[in-house]
Amino acid sequence: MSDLRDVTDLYEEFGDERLPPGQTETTGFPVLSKGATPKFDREDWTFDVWGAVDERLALSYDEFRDLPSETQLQDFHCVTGWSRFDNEFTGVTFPTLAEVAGVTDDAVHVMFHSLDGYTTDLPLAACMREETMLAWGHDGEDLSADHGGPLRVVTPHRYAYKGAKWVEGVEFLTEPERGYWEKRGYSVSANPWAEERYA
Ligand SMILES: Nc1nc2c(c(=O)[nH]1)N[C@H]1C(S)=C(S)[C@@H](COP(=O)(O)O)O[C@H]1N2
Ligand SMILES: [Mo]
Repeated sequence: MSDLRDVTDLYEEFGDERLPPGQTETTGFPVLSKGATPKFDREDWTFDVWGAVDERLALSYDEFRDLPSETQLQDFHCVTGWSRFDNEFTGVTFPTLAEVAGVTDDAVHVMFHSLDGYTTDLPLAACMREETMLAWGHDGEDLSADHGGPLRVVTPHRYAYKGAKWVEGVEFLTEPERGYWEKRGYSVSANPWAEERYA
């Protein structure tokens, strides 16, 4: 196993406490999905990147796994009030993906697209951080299907609804658009230390 990058101290940028206000620490790992866990077919799966990029990407599962990757120790904060500390996530950082695709200067926002029809959006600046990852591994194992396998996004600096499970596409936008929960009144910025739960 390669080096572990510990980003559990990122809270220092946003607040005084590691546990954001109004959250309770849990040791389990609850599953929170708006619907059923979608089927994944390794042969048919492609991961697409499009929009404000120099090069559209359409990567097979094996091609995605060949991108430069790393393992990070991260906290996880669900907007419904639970937080899980010290998750080991393995995958590709968002800045690495952005570099491979060549994000253009007019990009300001990002939409994540998932196999279950889920979408979520974030400002580009919130994505261009080393701790925003497209992860296939959790605590040394392949990510389970219920937790978003084969591939999910993790955003330890944001509430976890920003972390699209079963992610299959990243769209770079020149104007902000709203994702599934964001259209339904949840915060676009979603900073847990400012308790940005609702818009
Ligand atoms: N595709 C997809 N991603 C999703 C969701 C979902 O319903 N579909 N739920 C979100 C919410 S609200 C949370 S809290 C986390 C939960 O991740 P977990 O089930 O691994 O705990 O996934 C987020 N990503
Ligand atoms: Mo959530």
